[in-house]
Amino acid sequence: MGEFEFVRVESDPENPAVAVIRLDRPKMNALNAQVQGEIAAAAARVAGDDAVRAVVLYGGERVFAAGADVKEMAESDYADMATRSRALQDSFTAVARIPKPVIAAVTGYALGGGCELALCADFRVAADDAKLGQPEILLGIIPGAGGTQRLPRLVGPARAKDIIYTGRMVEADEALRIGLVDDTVPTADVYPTAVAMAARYANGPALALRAAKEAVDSGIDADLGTGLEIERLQFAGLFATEDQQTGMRSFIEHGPGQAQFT
Ligand code: CO8
Repeated sequence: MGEFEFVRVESDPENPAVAVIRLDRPKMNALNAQVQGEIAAAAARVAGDDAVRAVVLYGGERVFAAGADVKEMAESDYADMATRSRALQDSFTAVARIPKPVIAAVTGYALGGGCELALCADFRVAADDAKLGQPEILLGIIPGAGGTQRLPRLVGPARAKDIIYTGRMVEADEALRIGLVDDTVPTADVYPTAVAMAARYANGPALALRAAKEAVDSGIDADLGTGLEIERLQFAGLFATEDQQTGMRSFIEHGPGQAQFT
């Protein structure tokens, strides 16, 4: 499906409808400006490819990503970062807005921007020895790619503040307990587990999955009335789709859960 320098977009050989966005920038997948741009381009590619029905974000067997490239970032001043920070956030938002199920497969470290990237997925599968965290405070800064916003939405404001204020590493078992990750498995099982999860969604009705994701994600940022209105419009819109006809006809003729969506 194509390559950039540090990010590969591949389809899983056994599940061709599952695209894998694979970070590959040794040693720690440090996210420099180029990687951020490539992540945005990879997100746009999988979002626009109808053959892709679900996505896995993966950094390899050793590390997910140890954050922004501190060596590059150290050269920035306020004027520079005031400009670059928008592109930086936009590249992660492009991942969060991929209108398909997205699963982060987290091995090793997911720190700083690495943790923030994982937060842009719908679900996180982590190695049982993975370490997540927002260590920016230890560098005299704060998270800048969504950590102060997406982390509290996931684990609650007090837990997020503790993680952000201390910069401590969150071990996988705590991450699971507080909902920062959704499953923990041995390192060797992280990727196959994430792909298996993605493959489950890949057979679903693409437009309904897209509508569900948009309704949940947009609704969480809105008041209840607005969220319900978003849901109502998405719900009604699905009655213009072939999948709705397939799903309901299949139920009537064959019973629940038998529909084959294309
Ligand atoms: N940036 C640049 N280089 C890094 C980074 C990084 N974030 N992390 C590790 N490296 C490099 C090290 O400098 C080292 O390089 P070298 O071998 O040339 O000396 C190599 O990777 C291996 O690292 P260590 O020797 O430190 O390996 P350890 O196994 O001892 O430790 C750790 C691994 C725990 C991951 C440790 O390297 C570490 O703490 N790294 C920094 C983590 C960090 O502070 N991350 C937050 C960065 S700030 C940030 O992400 C801001 C987010 C907002 C923007 C996000 C945009 C994408």
